Amino acid sequence: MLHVPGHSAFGKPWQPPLLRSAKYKLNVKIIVLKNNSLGQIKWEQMAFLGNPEYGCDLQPIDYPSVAQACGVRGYSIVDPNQCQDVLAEAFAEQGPTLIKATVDPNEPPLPPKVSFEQARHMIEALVRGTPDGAKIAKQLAKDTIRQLI
Ligand SMILES: Cc1ncc(C[n+]2csc(CCOP(=O)(O)OP(=O)(O)O)c2C)c(N)n1
Ligand SMILES: [Mg+2]
Repeated sequence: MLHVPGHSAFGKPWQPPLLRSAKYKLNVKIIVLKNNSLGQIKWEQMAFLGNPEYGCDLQPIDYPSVAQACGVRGYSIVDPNQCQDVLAEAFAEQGPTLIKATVDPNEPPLPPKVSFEQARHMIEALVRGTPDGAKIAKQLAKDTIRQLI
């Protein structure tokens, strides 16, 4: 079984997946997507409201250590080049494992269709001073170009 929560979503009910899979030696693989952010809320603030992101930062939590404390082997991916090897190792192990995957907090989760309103709100949010606005604008430009070519 594969469980892929965000960093915050895992923080709320982490005991059942970790403790149950450790107790019953279930072959559950948990991949925690770590962006140190309430990502969905951040992008809603920008694309729905046109406001700069506010109050969405999360403190980093070392979930592999939390997992180890519960008897579940923990892994960590920081560099995308490690992805294949670390996942292969974690998936080859019998029993539960947790993999912390660090992802870019400035990568916009683009929906299949972006409305004119959403695009306008995003630009407003950036102009009004969203933290790391320049990095977000760069990612948006890269993603748009990638979709065109
Ligand atoms: C129990 C609960 N509390 C609050 C929310 C509102 N909520 C929706 S997405 C989100 C942030 C999720 O952050 P994270 O799990 O880190 O995932 P990300 O969006 O960063 O990938 C929150 C708080 C919710 N859906 N469920
Ligand atoms: Mg997150």
